[in-house]
Amino acid sequence: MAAEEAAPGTPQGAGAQETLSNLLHEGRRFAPPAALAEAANVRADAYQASRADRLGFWAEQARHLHWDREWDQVLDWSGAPFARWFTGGRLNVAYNCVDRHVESGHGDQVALHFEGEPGDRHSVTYAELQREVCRAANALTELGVHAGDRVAIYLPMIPEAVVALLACARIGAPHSVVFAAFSPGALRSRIDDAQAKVLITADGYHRRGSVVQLKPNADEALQADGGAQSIEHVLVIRRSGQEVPWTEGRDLWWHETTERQSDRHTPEAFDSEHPLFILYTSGTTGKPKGILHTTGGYLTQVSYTHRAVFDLKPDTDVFWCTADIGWVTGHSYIVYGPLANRATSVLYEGTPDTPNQGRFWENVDRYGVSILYTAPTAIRTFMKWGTEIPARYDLSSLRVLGSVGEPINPEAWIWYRENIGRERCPIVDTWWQTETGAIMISPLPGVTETKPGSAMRPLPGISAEVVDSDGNPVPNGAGGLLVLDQPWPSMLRGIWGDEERYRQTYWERFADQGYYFAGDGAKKDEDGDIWLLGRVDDIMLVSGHNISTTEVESALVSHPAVAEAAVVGATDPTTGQRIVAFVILRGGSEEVATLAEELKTHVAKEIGPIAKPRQIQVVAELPKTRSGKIMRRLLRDVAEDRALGDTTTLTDASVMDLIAAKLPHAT
Ligand code: 6R9
Repeated sequence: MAAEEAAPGTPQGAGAQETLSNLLHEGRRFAPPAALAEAANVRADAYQASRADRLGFWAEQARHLHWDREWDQVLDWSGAPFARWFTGGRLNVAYNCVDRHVESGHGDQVALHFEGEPGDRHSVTYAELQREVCRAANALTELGVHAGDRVAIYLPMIPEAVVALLACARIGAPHSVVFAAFSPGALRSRIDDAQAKVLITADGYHRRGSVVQLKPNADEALQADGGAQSIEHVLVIRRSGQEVPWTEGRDLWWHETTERQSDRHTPEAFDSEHPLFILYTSGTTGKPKGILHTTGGYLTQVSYTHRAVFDLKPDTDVFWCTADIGWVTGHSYIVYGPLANRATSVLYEGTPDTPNQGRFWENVDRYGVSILYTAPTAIRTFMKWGTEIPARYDLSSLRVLGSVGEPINPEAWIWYRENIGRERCPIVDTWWQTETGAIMISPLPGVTETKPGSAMRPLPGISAEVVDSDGNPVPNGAGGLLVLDQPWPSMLRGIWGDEERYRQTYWERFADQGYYFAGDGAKKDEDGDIWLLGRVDDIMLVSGHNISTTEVESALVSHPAVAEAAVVGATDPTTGQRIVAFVILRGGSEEVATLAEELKTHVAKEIGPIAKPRQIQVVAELPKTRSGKIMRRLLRDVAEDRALGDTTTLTDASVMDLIAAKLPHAT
């Protein structure tokens, strides 16, 4: 009997804490480039300093910001799990992100290089940004928005989106950004939940060479019959120039409303714990959670991590985070972190393949991007398109490469290093969540000897552990659940309007120990470095062994024929679960039947026979969320021959029909 078909009766869950000892036997190591290490913003001693005095370390980071009133206490954890950081301190986020740079003589420095998808482009300096933010803050005030009122933002990737976020921050009105490609229904439920007073949107935007309408979606979300009722005004930014439906009295053009405002505005200092924004995470089930972030701790950690992890040098670097402003990555590393650090950033409206598959590299070349922060899903797409595309461009300006959003497979990591970084640039694989607000686990580019596929260690000032189901730390070499065992400055302060759900979702699992449960599986290797193994819900249990989807996917992607893979565990009467793999091929010309056998053997060789997929299906696309994460839940529905669950967060729902049509039912 083959190992993957162990006898029935194998106690399920017996392997709950064990992982196969030979998983991810990745031996490659990459030391930081000497010149970068020499001049790095953060050195190895930061780890010791933060361990010796964690709160003192964060206070020191907070002092990089301008505080109108210094705090009384760094951390008040007496109301755990509700943290208060820098209590009594007062500051204005927009002042810190814009005005103080103008005041220090950097008004002419470019804050944003905007690149529209059709090729229109312009740059915005810090002095211009200051005037725009002041006008927008005055306009919101004129519309009756006061500190504490919520503003919904439904915008494409244009400079006005950055202005809108900062204007809200300036007047203390928490924003709730809803990704522009989300449906009217998603917008409506988010507006309702936060009871937003004003909505900022646009006529439309450019995507994949065509114009996408946005205003009609906003109207649908607000319609009198069944729509959100809390909105008093809609500010509409003109981007695409097409005609839009108009509701007199409610709708106002952004340009008309802001242009007549003064470009001066005195920022008010807000309490360190004043709400800064709400951002909804879709989660796997139920109603979206409104993740709440506040002011002082959030800005401290996003600016520190941006400085430390990307080694940002504000006078010379050009930073480009390719995320959308609708995700936390856009909030923290397009808007707040880079601007607090006086970075010059690129803001790109469109997709990587418009008008051709070289668009990202053309952008890097044009703006001299030195730090690039993108996602594994994008990297795997570039791998599929082939090395000859980036090879055509001058990428010599790059010096640090970042990854976020999913575990990065070692092969994708190596590809990124070789073909984009040209073997010169350290790669920082950054683990964090909407809930954590900022990067938590990542290499430091001037310090860490990196391992392809590992996010390595918690950053200075951050504490994380991998524990077993009883909450005990696992020994090196073993796997378990990732927890955060100390509060951190940019942690969520709750779920908007639902204190109980906050406690249940994150704090109940390890209530005895008081740990935050991240929902991710992880492994500590022999050196104690951390490897993320995917969401716990996705981890498979085959004949009593826990097997991570990430590891099997990484083994598949390490085969030269495979560009991308998604693996799920489907219920099996004999083994508990069986492994079903969906793969996208690189060239596409192989003989599929023989290839499937070869891939199974390959996985068995890389990981062990227990991890061998029972079925392998070649597909053209994988179902992904709009932020690029693979939706294994839907693939599990297909593998188990069930009706599909909720597909509303899927980029392209038709992908599922194609996949379902191809999968022969399990025998
Ligand atoms: C920033 C962001 C959070 C979840 C997280 C984890 C996955 C993010 C990762 C990673 C492995 C990384 N994730 N970064 N997994 N390695 N470097 O993506 O926030 O959208 O809330 O997603 O994404 O599963 O729990 P969010």
